[in-house]
Amino acid sequence: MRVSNGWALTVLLFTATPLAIAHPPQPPQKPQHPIIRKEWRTLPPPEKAAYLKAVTCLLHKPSLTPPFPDTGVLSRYDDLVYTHIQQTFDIHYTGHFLAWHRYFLAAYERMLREECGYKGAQPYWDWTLDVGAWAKAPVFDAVHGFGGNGAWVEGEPGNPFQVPGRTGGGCVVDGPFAGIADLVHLGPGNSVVYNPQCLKRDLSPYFAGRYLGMNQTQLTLAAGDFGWFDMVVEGGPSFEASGIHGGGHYGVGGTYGQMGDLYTSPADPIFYLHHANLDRVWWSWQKMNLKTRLTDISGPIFLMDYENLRGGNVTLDFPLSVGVSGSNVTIGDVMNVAGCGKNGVLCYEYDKVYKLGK
Ligand SMILES: *[C@@H]1O[C@H](CO)[C@@H](O)[C@H](O)[C@H]1NC(C)=O
Ligand SMILES: *[C@@H]1O[C@H](CO)[C@@H](O)[C@H](O)[C@H]1NC(C)=O
Ligand SMILES: *[C@@H]1O[C@H](CO)[C@@H](O)[C@H](O)[C@H]1NC(C)=O
Ligand SMILES: [Cu+2]
Repeated sequence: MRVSNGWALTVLLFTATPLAIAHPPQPPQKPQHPIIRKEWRTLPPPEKAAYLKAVTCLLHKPSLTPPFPDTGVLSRYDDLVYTHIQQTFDIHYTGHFLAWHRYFLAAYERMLREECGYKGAQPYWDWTLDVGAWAKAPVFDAVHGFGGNGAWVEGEPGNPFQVPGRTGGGCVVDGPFAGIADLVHLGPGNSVVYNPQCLKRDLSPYFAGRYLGMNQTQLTLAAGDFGWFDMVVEGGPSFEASGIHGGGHYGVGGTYGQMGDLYTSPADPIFYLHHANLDRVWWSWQKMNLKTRLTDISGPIFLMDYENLRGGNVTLDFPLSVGVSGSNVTIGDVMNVAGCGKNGVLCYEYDKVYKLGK
């Protein structure tokens, strides 16, 4: 007893005192240092567990969205799913698709840290490492991940929306989100009334291999300007014209999983790791010519309006909103992921970025 108490006291004296001398009280607006986002498989098991615990915490924290009749928005986690559903037709196939989702992820990361005590940064999922053995990807691990595929469900013959190569479709059978009949409260589609559902996945190794390999990632990074870059990321609305965005959504969600649902996809916690990697692809692309690409933004204000028939293109002062989960900002505020209050509102970095030709 005496020995261990004495040791603890020594540590306190030797660490706390010099720190207090070296760092006089800082003004409240002291510069922040970016937190570092890392790849899921590189996190030590305790950090993976801490992240999953914080996600579960958000799933249970009461929502801030004002209730409406039959509301399915019950948790802080649902607040974000609801925000995404409400804005679905405003934030996809537009010039602000990447900027909006960058800000949305930062809101989630901040909620995990400030409301659920998570100490790390939002992890990303580098799917280029998993296309050869899709179902064995570390993110799908039952113990150190988000659980894997759903049980096989036969597709309805009349459904035109059959993701090629789908292998599941039912409730996820293992991992921290399995066996919870009301894990998901919203959807399918744009429905926001309470509809308890399990988490579903419908992995397509074929679709992932086709759109999430290093070849497709390199094709994306090779874009010369933002307008083209964004179109290669988002691809077209058909399976034949997908990009890395659709690759992750349909490679995980297939036809029947939440990740394959344009509206409700953030209901699967893997959404945030997929989108973190899309954000990392954008940041990798920006960093290849940072001076120019910190301000390069274009593309339509309105869904699929690439010919500008309904309106113009977005600009740096275009507003982004995440509803009750953050203040309104502009695209210009989120162009720099490591702005840290000086050059924007975000303050994180990636431990590694992609390089062109590698
Ligand atoms: C990348 O490789 C996959 C798997 O071989 C293939 O299906 C896909 O068409 C390739 N994509 C590109 C852009 O070359
Ligand atoms: C809108 O953005 C697209 C994609 O970058 C670009 O090709 C087009 O010239 C822009 N239109 C206008 C009016 O600037
Ligand atoms: C934020 O933007 C949204 C959408 O443009 C708008 O409805 C909302 O009123 C804004 N909120 C604030 C606090 O300005
Ligand atoms: Cu989205």
